[in-house]
Amino acid sequence: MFKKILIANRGEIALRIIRTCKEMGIKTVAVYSTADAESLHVKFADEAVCIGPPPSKDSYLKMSSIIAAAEITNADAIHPGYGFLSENAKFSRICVEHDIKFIGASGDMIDKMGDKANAKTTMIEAGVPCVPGSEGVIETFEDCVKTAKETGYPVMLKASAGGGGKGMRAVWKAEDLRDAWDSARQESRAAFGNDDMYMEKLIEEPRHIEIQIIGDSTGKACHLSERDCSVQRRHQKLTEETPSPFMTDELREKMGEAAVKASEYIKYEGAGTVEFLVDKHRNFFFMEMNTRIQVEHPITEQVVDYDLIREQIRVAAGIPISGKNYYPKLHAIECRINAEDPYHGFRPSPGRITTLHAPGGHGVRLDTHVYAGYMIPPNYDSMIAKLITTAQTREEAISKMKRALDEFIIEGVKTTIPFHRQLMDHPDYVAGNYTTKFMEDFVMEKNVSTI
Ligand code: MV4
Repeated sequence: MFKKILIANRGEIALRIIRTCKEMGIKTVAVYSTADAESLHVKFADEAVCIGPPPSKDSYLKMSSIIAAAEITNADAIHPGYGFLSENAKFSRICVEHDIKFIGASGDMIDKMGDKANAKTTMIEAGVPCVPGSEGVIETFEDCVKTAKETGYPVMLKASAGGGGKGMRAVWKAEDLRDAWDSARQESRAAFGNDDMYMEKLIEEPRHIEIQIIGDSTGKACHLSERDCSVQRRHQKLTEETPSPFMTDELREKMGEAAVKASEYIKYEGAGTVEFLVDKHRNFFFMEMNTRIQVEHPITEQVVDYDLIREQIRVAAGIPISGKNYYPKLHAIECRINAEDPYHGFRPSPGRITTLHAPGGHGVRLDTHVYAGYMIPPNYDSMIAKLITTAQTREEAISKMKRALDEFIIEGVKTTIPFHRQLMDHPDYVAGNYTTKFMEDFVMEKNVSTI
């Protein structure tokens, strides 16, 4: 087992990893930029190394500084968390070269799953349901026209280097295909330096339901059931829940089996997430596979009573998983609390938190790194807390979330708390009747607190 783990991340996920390391008796090293000198992960870690100025490219993305910090503190492993270098194949390989265990996927695995068209081809070989469409990357516009005709409109053009919606275009009729092809490739080139495109039949009003998996060094994998992440705004998840209100026991079995089959086929090691699109007839299709721990992992932990970070560390240390699958015994909802103003287009609202009252009580979990007096730096993403409620039923989890949101006082910056509070009263949300289209029609009601 590792003696000392360097956490190459910041904010709530850095704290989350440090907490599990402490429970496992593993020493921790925090790395921080000068903007995070007063951050909690720095205070909670056993050691802390400043790795540079605020810009991510000069600190949390600076591989040489992070490796140097691991060398001088003699860390034997690095946990990358999510975002930053967590799915950077080059960094994964550099850790191997420096004989530091990367608690994440191998460089080859990251490359394999990061190439979305290639990942899909692999899943088809594995017998995992995929959306009909092109076989791999489309080489020319002529092939694009031909594939669209064979697939049948509407189709979705997607960037192979993509994810999160960049370089993606829905095309409803043939005359729009040329412009979509050109603009999608342009956007993909700009975002990823690669314009490989693939095509799928467009799934209308899908749900985004993902399956948590864990694979070990013996090639065995298990699943820990689903998370419904359909409530998204501009491809940013806002709230997630498990079990999915759209799930049936039969669908859970089939999706779990598909996710395990996919993981074992590619001999996946570590924590991963297989994302699916689910249509209104409950047909499910492979969308992407993420080779990292995800922001929303706590709702799974809450309902199956399992520490995913602990299992990540154990698997990385070569300890086999038990092999059984895990099913929800409770219901959990996560609300991502961002320092953004929901009354003004969710624009970022960095600054100093002057007052903070954290919610608590039975079934309330708050994963956060902020505190009264904390200065939220403008350099990083705007998520400042994850509020998770767990109860026997969905109705009780919603009721608990409403109570916890009402208790959650943050002053000095705008936050998305009012958005989540309104969401918990929205009839379609309360009825579990929502898809990835839900946020397109959502309107914030008048800000009563300032009238
Ligand atoms: C799709 C789709 C409909 N049909 N693929 C969005 C980003 C990336 N994860 C894939 N996405 C989609 N792929 C086909 N064939 C609709 C989406 C989509 C979406 C998917 C999940 C969660 C939110 C979404 C918001 C818009 C579009």
